[in-house]
Formats: sequence, C-alpha cells, structure tokens
Amino acid sequence: MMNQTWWKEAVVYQIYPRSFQDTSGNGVGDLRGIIERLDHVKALGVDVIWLSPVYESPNDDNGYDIADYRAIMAEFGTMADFDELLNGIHTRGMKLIMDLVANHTSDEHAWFEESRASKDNDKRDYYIWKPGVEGPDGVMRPPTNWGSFFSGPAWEFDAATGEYYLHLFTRKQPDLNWENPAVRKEIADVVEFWLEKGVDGFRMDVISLISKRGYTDTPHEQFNDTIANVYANGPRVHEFLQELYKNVISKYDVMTVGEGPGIDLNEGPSYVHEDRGELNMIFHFGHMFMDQGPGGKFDPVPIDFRRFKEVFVEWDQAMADGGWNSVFLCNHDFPRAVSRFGNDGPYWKESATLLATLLMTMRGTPYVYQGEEIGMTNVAFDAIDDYRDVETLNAYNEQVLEGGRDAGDFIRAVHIMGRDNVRTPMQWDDSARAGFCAEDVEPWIDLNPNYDRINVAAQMDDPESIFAYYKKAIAFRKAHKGLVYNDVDVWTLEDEQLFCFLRPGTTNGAKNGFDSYAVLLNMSDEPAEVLLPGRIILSEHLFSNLSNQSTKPTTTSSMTLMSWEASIWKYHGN
Ligand code: TEU
Repeated sequence: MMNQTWWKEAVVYQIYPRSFQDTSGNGVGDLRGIIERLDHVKALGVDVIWLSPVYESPNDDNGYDIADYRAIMAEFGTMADFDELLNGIHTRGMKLIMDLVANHTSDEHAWFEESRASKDNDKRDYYIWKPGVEGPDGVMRPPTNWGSFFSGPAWEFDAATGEYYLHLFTRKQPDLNWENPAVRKEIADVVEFWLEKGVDGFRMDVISLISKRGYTDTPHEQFNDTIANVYANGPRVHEFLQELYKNVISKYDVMTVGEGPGIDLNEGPSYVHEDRGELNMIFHFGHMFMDQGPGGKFDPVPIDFRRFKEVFVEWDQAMADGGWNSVFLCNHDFPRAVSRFGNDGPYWKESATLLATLLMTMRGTPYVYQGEEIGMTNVAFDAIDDYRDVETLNAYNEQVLEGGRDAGDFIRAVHIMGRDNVRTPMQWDDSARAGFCAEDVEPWIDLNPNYDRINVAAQMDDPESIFAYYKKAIAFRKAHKGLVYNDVDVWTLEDEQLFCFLRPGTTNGAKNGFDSYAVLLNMSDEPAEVLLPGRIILSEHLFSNLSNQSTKPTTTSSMTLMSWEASIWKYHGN
C-alpha cells in the first residue's frame, strides 16, 4: 500500500496572475486581484494554489524571466500584497506553492549584468559562456548547432566580451550554470527565503534541464527528440536535486512538483521515488506533446485516443512502486482541455464535465488550471497582432516572415496550439471586460469573445453548471480515498470511444481498506456500449455528469453510455 500524505490527497488550482483579476487599472492581473477572488478558489474545494511567477521581471516570457527572485513584479503589486495573499490563503485553510524558475534568469538579472560585463567578473561562471567556432568559410558560428525552444539558435553572441551565452528559451533567458556551486547556493538561498516566508512548496520550471550534458552538435531530428536526447536529464540533475532537498527543502513540510520536458518513463521515477529525496512528483509531457506533427508545435495533428489512454496507463505503472504522478489536462502552456480533448461545440458541457471526472478519478495529484472549472475554451484571433506570447511571435517570424509559410495556415495552427489560448483573461461575468478589469481599461490581451456565454457569474448558482460539477467532483474525490490510492486497471485500451477503468480496493490481491470503483467514460460524440469485465458486478451508481444518466444498477455484462457520459460505480468482484 502506498504511503499516504497530504500532497497526494490534495487538489491543486493553478493561477496565471497576469490573466486572473486586475484591480490596479493597468489591464494586467495582480496580487490584490487574487486576494479578491480567493473565495472563488476556496469554493471549488481545492487545497493548494500554484501561482505562476510573480517576481520582478521584464516579462519577455511573462515572468518566466526573473530579474529578482526576492522582489514582486511592480505590475502585480508589492511584497506587502504578497504577504496578505499568503495569509488569506492560509486563513482559508489552503496552501500556496510558488513557481521556481531556476534553469535560467532574465538577462536583466543583476547576476547576468555582472556576468556579461567582463570575462574575469566574479559572476562570469554563473552562466554558460563559450567562444564561437570558425566555420570552413572563415565565418564565426555559435559553439554548437543547438536550437532554442522558442525558435532560432540557443546561443547569443555578446559583443562586450566576444563570446556566446546559452539560452534554451528566449535570448532574454540566459541559462544558469548549475555546475558552479555558487549558483546552487544562490538558488538554495532563494528557496529558503520563500520557505521562511511560509510558502508551502514549489513547482520547479524545466527542472529536467538544469544539468547540461556537454556541448556537441545535435543530429538533425525532431525538436522533442533533441530535448529528450540532448537537453534533458543531464548527468548531474539528480545530484543537484538531492543537494537542494537535503540542504533546504527536507527541513519543511512542503510539496514539490518538477516540470519535466524530456523526462521519459525510465527517467521519471528517479526524480520522484520516495527513497531518493528529490521531488514529490513531476509533470510529464506524454499527453501534451502527442498532437505535434513532424513540424513541431505549430504543426498539429489529431489526438490519437488510444495513445492518450496508454500514456495514463504507462505513467501510472511507472510510478506505482514508490513514485507519484501529477494529473493535468491543461496549464498555461497548452491549449484549453475542453477544446483539445473534449468537444467545445455541441458537447461543451458534457465533455468539460467528463474531463473533470477523468482528472478526479485518476491516481495522482490533480491540477486544475484557471478557467477550466467553467469550461473556458480556446480563442481564435484572426491577426498575429492580437497575440502576445513570445513563442508564437518568434515562430511567426521564423516560419512566416522568414520561412515563407502561409500566414493563414500558421494562424490556424496557433488557434489549435498557441499558448495564448489559455492566457486570455479569466471570464468572471458578462460585462464589457468580463469583470477582469475596469470597463474603460484595455486588457493586456483581448478577451475570448465567448465571455458573454461562458463566465463564472452565469455558473455560480446553477447546480447544473460545469463549475458546480467541478465542486462536486473534487468533493467526491476527497470523500473516496480509494480514488486517490487504489491501482488503475484500464480495460478499454483498444476502444475508439471508451476510457474505462477499475480502481480496485485491493493491493496485490489483499483488501486495502478502500472501496472498489469503476469509472466509465465515453469520450466521443456517439453513444457507446461498455462491455464490463466478467469478474465484476456494478453494485451502486455513485456519480455521473449527465442529468439523464444511465443509473440503472446492472448485473448484466454491458451497459450503454450516452455521448460524453461519465459514470462512476462501486463494484464487487476483482
Ligand atoms: O515551459 C517549459 C516547456 O517545456 C515549454 O517550452 C513548453 O514545452 C512550451 O511552452 C510548449 O509550447 C516552462 C514554462 O511553463 C513556460 O511558460 C516557460 O515559457 C518556459 O518554461 C521557460 O521558462
């Protein structure tokens, strides 16, 4: 039986502060806005808030480029606001985890300003500097052929000292040199600073990238393979994480979740196994990268439903022995869950609530991204000028302006995959700015025009709403611990429509004290016939997302689910 802890039983809600609630009148969300909306978050029944970065930043990548780890971004407020927010969260019985972005800083961080000043500066080795190499044509080239996550080379020439620095993300996000013990000490001090303030843990940005493997050219391959084979899981990553845990994190009762591009099934458990003293859980990208075609992120292909299910099964099995998973369908980097995995047209409500059911019935800690609880959808701006995300804008420059790709074709890909899909302002009500900011203020990015239909106010008091369903599903998970800890046994892997699994209340054949649950999900627009495993009998219907659900208790071997119906049963047998 797995060890039981609070962070396994917790449900996490992610806030992207820029897009949550403006109170200062600058069209940008802020900390006081979050304070005002804490009762909304509390009403959902979540336990932990993960706050995307709020530190001082020039916002080249919306705060994922930190200029001062100990200061609050002026646009978001002050440290006094932060303290009040933390207090407001704790008073409501919730916890707060911060976003620790420590693979890189902003180029406007004081460390980098010193580092770039001269080759013999004390902080030169805080970052990764290399001389260029001379090509056969006598022209100076970057040290390797590495590409950045956000288009263009991963090296930037700096004229002051005539060398290149590494930046796996934008050129305003230079990579820190974790080989340097002084850098590791700085980061440990930052972690301690926030833990001493009373925060309850960290989400660690691209933590899989902090140890570099050495600097040789990559073969020409798909970018996601380069991430996995060249950038991620470097030789010292586990040593670095163990050091941070031992010296600082282990002294506090907090949770950690590492973000892990390039972490595969073999590597995953070594980041989170309970004996290793590294992280509690990671975000893997098995289901987040699966709809990219050969051209990468802006070359979308349809979701392979069978593969989608396999990803859940494989990761559950990989973590079953002493590890732990996080479960998420969306965050600030990927499309809206209902638009991507559901049907945001005719089955909007049914599919959004089905996805909530999946999230709350898998093993692993569930993460809900702001707006998911009201079924917010992708947006489809026509013009590139309406987009704000540096990933999208850089890709537009590279693929359309320089590469000659048809602009309309590119924008259609952005409608499906762009990160701004999840960064349009939170939809609170149907007033002119959806309650995100004052009506005479321009928000930093346009609203999704469907805010008049999809908003919190419209759902708040409606017992049939997506919001009401999220509340019920979260409470249901908390009341049925078997949904947290029991094994996952999927029996419809081949099926084109169904995702059905058992959560047996037995571990290695012995009863574990929890009940057994069967979760039946029809992830399609057509009704579907579920063939039940012969060894079980559904004994009690517990939960469903449709009001006209198929609640008939059955002793027969099959039942029919309506389009996007989700149904949870207690069962007997094994
Ligand atoms: O994202 C890391 C990451 O792997 C992303 O590049 C992801 O693949 C991409 O956004 C998908 O389009 C983290 C943060 O979550 C992201 O917001 C930051 O931009 C990035 O790190 C750099 O800090």
